Amino acid sequence: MERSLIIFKPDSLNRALVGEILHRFERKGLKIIGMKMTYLDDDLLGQHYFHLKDKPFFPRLKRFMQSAPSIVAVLEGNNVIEVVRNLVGVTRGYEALSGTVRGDYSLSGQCNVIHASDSPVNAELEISRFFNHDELFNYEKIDLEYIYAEDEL
Ligand code: IDP
Ligand code: MG
Repeated sequence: MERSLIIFKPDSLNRALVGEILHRFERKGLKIIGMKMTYLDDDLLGQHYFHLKDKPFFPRLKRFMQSAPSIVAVLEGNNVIEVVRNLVGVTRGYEALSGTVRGDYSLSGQCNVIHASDSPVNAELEISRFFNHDELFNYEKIDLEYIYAEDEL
C-alpha cells in the first residue's frame, strides 16, 4: 500500500488548524500509520528543502519552519500521494482552489499550512528521514460491519 509523508507546518499549529486538516484526510479514508511532534532543525530542513537551498527566500523559509514545532505524519492508502496532493492544493495559497486545504486556509506562497510528498521516491525518502521503523504501525482497521453481523448471529 502506498504511503505519503505530511507535515503540519508551524502556521497550522499556531492557527489551531491541525485537527481540521487531519479530519479531512481521515474522512477521505486514509489511514494514519505514524505521527509525532518535532522541531525541524537546520540539518533536517536542509535535507527536506534541499531543492530550494539556493533560492533567495530559503533563509526566510527556514525561519518560518523553525518558528514553532511541526507535526509530521505518515498516511497510507490507495494512490495516497496523489490523493493527498489533490486534497492539499497547489503550492501558493492565493492560487490554490477553494475546497483544498491551501485554498481554504492560506493566502501565502510560504505559509501554506502543510507539506505533502510529491512522488513515490520522495515519499519513501521523506518517511525514512523523519521516522524510524518502530514509529510506524501496521494495524488492521476494524471492520465494524463484520463485528455487528457477528453480534446478530
Ligand atoms: P510544495 O510544498 O507545494 O511541494 P515546493 O516548491 O516543494 O512546494 O516548495 C516547498 C515550500 O517552500 C512551499 O510549500 C513553501 O512553503 C515554500 N516556498 C516555495 N516557493 C516559495 C516562494 O516563492 N516564496 C516563499 N516560499 C516558497
Ligand atoms: Mg515540494
